[in-house]
Order: sequence, then C-alpha cells, then structure tokens
Amino acid sequence: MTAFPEIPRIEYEGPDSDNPLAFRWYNPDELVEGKSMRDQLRFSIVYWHTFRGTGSDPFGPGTALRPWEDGTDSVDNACRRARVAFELFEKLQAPFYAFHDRDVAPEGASLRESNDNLDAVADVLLEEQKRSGVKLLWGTANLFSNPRFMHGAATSCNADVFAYAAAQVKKAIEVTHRLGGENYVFWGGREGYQNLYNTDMKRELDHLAKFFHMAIDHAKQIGFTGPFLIEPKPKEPTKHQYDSDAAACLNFLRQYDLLDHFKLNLETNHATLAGHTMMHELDYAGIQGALGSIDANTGDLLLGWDTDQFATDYYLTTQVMLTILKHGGLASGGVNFDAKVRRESFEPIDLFYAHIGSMDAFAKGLKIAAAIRADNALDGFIARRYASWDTGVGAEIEAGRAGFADLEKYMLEKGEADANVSGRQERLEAVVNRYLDRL
Ligand code: XLS
Ligand code: NI
Ligand code: NI
Repeated sequence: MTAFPEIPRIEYEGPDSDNPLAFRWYNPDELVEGKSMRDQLRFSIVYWHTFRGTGSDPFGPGTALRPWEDGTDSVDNACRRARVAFELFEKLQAPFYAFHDRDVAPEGASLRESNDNLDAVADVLLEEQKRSGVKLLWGTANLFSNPRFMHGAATSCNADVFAYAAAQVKKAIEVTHRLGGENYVFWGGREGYQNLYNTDMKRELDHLAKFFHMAIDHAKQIGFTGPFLIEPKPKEPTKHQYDSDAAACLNFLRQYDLLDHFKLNLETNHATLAGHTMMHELDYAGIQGALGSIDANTGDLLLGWDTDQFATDYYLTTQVMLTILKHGGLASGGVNFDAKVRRESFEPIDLFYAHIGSMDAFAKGLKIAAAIRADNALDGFIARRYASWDTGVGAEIEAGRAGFADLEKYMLEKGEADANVSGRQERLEAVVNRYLDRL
C-alpha cells in the first residue's frame, strides 16, 4: 500500500532544478565543515502537525484531505497512519521524527487503556523504524489537550492532576526509550497562569521542579540517557508560561539544581513571541552549554501568535545555522520541523512541498553560514572589535587582576579613554548579503 503513489523519493538535483519534488540545496552526503549535511542538519519531521493537523482554526473546521484516514479515533486507524508517516519520512529522506504520546495513539477511557493504546502503536513505530532506518529524535507527552489539564499539569493546583501527569510522563519516557529516542522534550503546555490573583507562583514553580527531578530519577532507573530538553515559550495558551524564554528556563534550572540534566529545545516562533530573535535564543543557550535542539519554524510577525509556518527565509536559516555551527553543532538534537501547512494547502502533496522548501532553506543556510565562517567574515571583525581586551588593561580586567582602585589610577594617569571605532552594522549586513548572492 502506498499513500503517496504519485510522489517519488525526493532526490538532490542541484540549484538549477525546476522540479518541485527534488532538493535544490539539501544534498545529504555533501560535506560541510567536515560533516555530511545529513549529520549537520539531522532533519526531523513532527507527527502532530504533519499527521494530526487538520487545518482547523478558531473560525472553522479542518480542510485537509488525508485519504488514509478512516475518520475514527481507533488504534487501527492510528497504526495505519503510522505506516503512512514512515512512507513520507522515507520519501523525504528525513533521518528522524518526533511525536507526542497522544498524537500517535488515541487516548483511552482510563490511563491503563491509554497506555495500552500507546504500546500497540509503538509496536508499529518500532517495526517501521527498523524497516526504514528512520529514528526517533524525541518523544514528549501531551499535557495540555485533555480538559483535566485546564490548570496546568505539573503546576496544577490539583495534586491528582500532578499525579496523572507524572504517570503519563513516566510512560512517555519509557516508550521514547524503547524506541531509541535520542532526547525527551518538555514543553509546558499549560504550565503558567492566566491571573496572579488565583495563583501561588512559588508553589507552582516548586512543584514543576519536583516533577523534573522525578523524571530524572525515573530516567536513571530505566537507563534512558538522552538529554531532557525544555522548550521555552512565553505565552499561548496561558498569558504567562513559566518556560518563557531561554534565560528564564536557565535561571529556573539553575535555581532548582536541574542544570546538569537539561538542555533547551528552541523554537523560532516562540523566540519571536518572547520578543527575541531566534539567533538570540540560540546564542544565549549556546554560551551556557545548553543548546539542545531546535523546533525549526517561523511565525508571522503581523499575526503575533504561534502560527508554526515552515521557514523558507534564507536570512533566518543562515542566522540559525551560523549560531548552531558557532556552538559546535546540535549533538543529539536536530532541525525538527515543528511546522504545519496552511489551512489552504489542504492536499497531501503540500506536505512534501512544505518540507522540501524548508529543508532546502536550511541546507542553503548551512552552506552560507559555513562560507561566512570559512572566510572569518564576521568572527574576524568581532575579534578586532574586542582587541582592547587582549592586552593591557583589558587583559588585566579579564584576568581578575584589576579592581576599581587600579582602574581609577590607570584612568587618572591616562586622562581619557582610547577613541571608539565604528560598529559597522550596515557594512556587515551587506557582507552577509554578498554570501547569499554568491551561493
Ligand atoms: C507548542 C510547541 C509544541 C512542542 C511539543 O507551541 O511548539 O508543539 O514542540 O510539545
Ligand atoms: Ni515546538
Ligand atoms: Ni510552538
């Protein structure tokens, strides 16, 4: 059985190709900075948008045509869908995928039934992974859709809901481990608040930290060694999410002694909702050794919510790849397309066009970033910009050998600081454009 009979395996044909079902930039075996593009980018396809997204929005129901669906929420339908998913992963040459527990398998009438459903679908996922060689980048638990999580999960005011969430995450980590998942992600779906009049923020944060420590203990017990990743997001669905941005997450992890076990999964659209660029979030995490993985998408700055669009902008992908390369690559993470086709792009083939376009954009971004780095085009400028710190008083300050009194003495003798030099922002923006022109 094939769900996409008219779609061949997508191959690299080079930048001059006009074939919309071919890669123009993503050439899996091509080496960039000594590693294949496959290993540099570690593309991953998400199950929730690509196989569970219907195109519904607050104003109307789904539009997507998905001929393999039988319209039921049965385990049978879920298993058939899983096989279709692997056909798409393989045809797109994606080495990884990612899922939420409740995306791949239907929620049952009890926790026990939900666990059984998940096990049944996981059997098919494992079989398909072995057949195709596609691997699991990460698993996660959906702790936000079911009405029981209306007040949050680990931060709920209802202790029973905390217990339920713990049981659900225990199972999700076990299934992720069984499927060889390389990471496990927490996105705090409803871990935040709408209003502080009814919220004990301190107690909620303490509970969240307890929850994460329990997850660490359980991972140890079952031998799951992949990193845990927190995915920052400032708002939506709550007015304030506790995992609001990289800095807030790192502060939380440090305060509760969790830093050794967690890294961050950074998402472009979440960065922009937080009022940051993705480059900022990546660099902030990277300088603290906490760059884990990315949810590769983009928002619409005119709309202002998490629209999860496929990223095709070369400036964005160049900035993302520049920062990832700067911090030594993604390790066990990947470029995970947490993105959905638009409601108007309702045909199955749109799933292919969307992924091909974004895979190409990241592949080209990677090549541009590597070229910029090979010429030291930005780093060289940065090194010169900070040269005053390499010798003299700058070096003394960095080495911790100078205090206020020394610096007062130094400046009283010198009388005035050395002249500043230009930051050359506009020049550097044009330099980046030149690399985009060349490739
Ligand atoms: C929602 C998040 C979510 C996570 C996984 O905004 O991006 O999809 O990636 O729970
Ligand atoms: Ni995400
Ligand atoms: Ni998101």
